[in-house]
Amino acid sequence: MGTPESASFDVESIRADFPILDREIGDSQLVYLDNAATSQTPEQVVDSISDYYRRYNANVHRGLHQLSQEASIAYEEAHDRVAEFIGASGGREEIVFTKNTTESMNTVAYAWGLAELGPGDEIVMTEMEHHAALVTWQQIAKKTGATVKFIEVDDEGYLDMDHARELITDDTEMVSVVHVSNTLGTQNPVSDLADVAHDHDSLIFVDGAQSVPHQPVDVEAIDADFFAFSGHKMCGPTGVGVLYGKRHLLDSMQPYLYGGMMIEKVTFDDSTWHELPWKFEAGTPVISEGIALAEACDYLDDIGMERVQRHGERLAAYAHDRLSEFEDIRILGPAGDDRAALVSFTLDSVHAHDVSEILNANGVAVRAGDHCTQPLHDKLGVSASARASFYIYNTEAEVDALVDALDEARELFA
Ligand code: 7TS
Repeated sequence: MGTPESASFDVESIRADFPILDREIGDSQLVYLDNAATSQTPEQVVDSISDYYRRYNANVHRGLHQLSQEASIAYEEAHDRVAEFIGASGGREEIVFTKNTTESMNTVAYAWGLAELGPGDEIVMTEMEHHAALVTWQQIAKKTGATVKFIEVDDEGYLDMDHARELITDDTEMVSVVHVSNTLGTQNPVSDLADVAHDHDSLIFVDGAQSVPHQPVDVEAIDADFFAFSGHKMCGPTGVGVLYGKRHLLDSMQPYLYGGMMIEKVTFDDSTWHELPWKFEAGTPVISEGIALAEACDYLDDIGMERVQRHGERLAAYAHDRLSEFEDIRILGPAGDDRAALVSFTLDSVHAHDVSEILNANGVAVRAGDHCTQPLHDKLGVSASARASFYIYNTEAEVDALVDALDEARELFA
């Protein structure tokens, strides 16, 4: 508390942008620590949505009327803004708006995977993948006869890179890795993994759902072939996700959803596809959500992504320190000074669901369960964990509120 970094990071003025944080839950002030599931939305982003519906709600790419032109320009420019946010120099052509990270993953799995994979081909993932990747590639492998393999997570919660180098071979066609684990808080060396993948002519798909909201990301520096994330975890609205793909790959892929907007010419016999990225955005797209996502990028850039990262990591380290004081708490994942902005833990003899219920009674919102990483929880030998995940508006006092509320859980269940 009171470090130069925290002094330069004005949490109180950030909190003022999020009126939901003033809510009371029962008799307590809301302490929102479920940001890895979804972040809260600042006034600026809410205003962007209401401005769209109040002033220029219209369908895009159609009609020459004024409202449609305004909506089209804002929607297209939103792709450029998102491209800039993640360092995609190809601009809008490399940015597909989807519904969420999950749909981005499925788009590549269906559009690329069904066409390219077959018996003998291998997909390499990690044991810490979110179900969005794990289930998707598992099922595509079943459809195509490909095999899935998993890079092991070691006892401290890091990826075993020697195992990665063993598993990734010339048979590997796709390496699909999570950038930051939503359960362990591990930050994976995705650019090293990209090098290994490319040495074997494999592609790499990076799941950035937990990285893009929290740290500066440059997809070209990582050398990711595909990269996915969700608007709702980075101050944006629900309903919009992003698929980045290298242009030559997106160009070579067939669309996965067919219909209006994604076509160039249609006859009764056949159709041709619209240019990138529109060939992957069939039907009326996520117009207001996409525009608001660009506003969320502006909001985060105004704070500065390095500062966003430092704040989150500092809170996670503080939470790790505080929770480590207790012998009956087991923390999942790496040490406090080496983790992203979340801490998952178990409390001896109290089920994670009971922990979250008691916390909720004290206004503290955390997630309890397997966080969509069931096989990882199985490996760790726990059926469920509680997870506190932090963002720009959280404070050390809120971590203290979490720790105090855990005392109550302990007393009730002792
Ligand atoms: N990948 C990771 C690493 C995630 O954390 C999540 C969501 C997803 C993919 C899927 O994102 P979606 O927007 O498509 O749902 N993770 C969580 C979580 O940890 N708690 O709720 C959702």
